[in-house]
Amino acid sequence: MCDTCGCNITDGNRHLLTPPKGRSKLGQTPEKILNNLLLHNDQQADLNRARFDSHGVLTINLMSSPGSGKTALLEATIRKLGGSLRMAVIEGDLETENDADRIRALGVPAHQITTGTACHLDAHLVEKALDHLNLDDLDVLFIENVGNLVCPASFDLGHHRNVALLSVTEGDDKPAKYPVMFRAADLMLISKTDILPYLPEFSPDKAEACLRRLASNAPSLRLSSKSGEGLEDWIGWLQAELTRYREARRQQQTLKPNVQQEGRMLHRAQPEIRFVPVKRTA
Ligand SMILES: Nc1nc2c(ncn2[C@@H]2O[C@H](COP(=O)(O)OP(=O)(O)O)[C@@H](O)[C@H]2O)c(=O)[nH]1
Ligand SMILES: [Mg+2]
Repeated sequence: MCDTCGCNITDGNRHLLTPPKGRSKLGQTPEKILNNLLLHNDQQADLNRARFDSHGVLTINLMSSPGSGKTALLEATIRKLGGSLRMAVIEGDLETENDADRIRALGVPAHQITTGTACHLDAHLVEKALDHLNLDDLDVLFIENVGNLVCPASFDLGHHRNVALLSVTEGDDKPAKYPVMFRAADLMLISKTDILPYLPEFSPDKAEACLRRLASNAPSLRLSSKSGEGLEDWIGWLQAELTRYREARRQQQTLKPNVQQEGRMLHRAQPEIRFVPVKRTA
């Protein structure tokens, strides 16, 4: 997958690769640099986290398939908490400012990252986006990752918690089919429950059982941003995490998200494939 499509090179980390005759700025071959990109990503992620921590900003990474309701959830959250919590959003999509516009329309600062072709955000892209936000003014920063159930789970952005959405139109076996994403979740949200009556084949219990079979003990909540059902539980989780985060900061500590080692392995460049000549038999 990502080891062959080159998706781990983004506008954020492209400066780590340099073309002349296959040599990089670090004096290594592009393949070696590809292998090091995750290491560079982790170093940048730690710097980002230290920056969030110095401002006491709890940072949450929202991940899911395109269209599962990430932006709608953020809109509903802002409507509920806009008066009591200072929030901002970094949006990630391949193209358009649409989602950032939706957030700004509610009076909350938002910065849109357009990745062009990259199917996930990385720590360097987030660092650049931070130039557009004032962390002094915030309690919580949401990062809406690019819609994709694979790659985003493997990149630490410097955030504190991963939230994975699964909408009821996607099928209840998705945690089994995309284990890297769902194992990385600190919270799973089953979204769009208002349309469950039209989708009797979707069983929230089965989706949660699939999550448990991944040996995950992350909580799972069911909600609808449209009808508002279940939003209280999500808000409760968010406030509990903010309390936990502030307590950690008081003790000079931080929170780290669940970032999957197995996904990171899959994002590494593989050694060149060598073709062995086949001996012809008469
Ligand atoms: N019925 C229903 N539709 C929803 C809900 N949340 C989002 N949607 C719709 O699903 C579509 C995609 O939502 P969006 O928030 O843009 O998804 P994102 O790509 O994950 O950010 C939009 O047409 C939303 O109106 C929900 O709770 N119930
Ligand atoms: Mg969106």
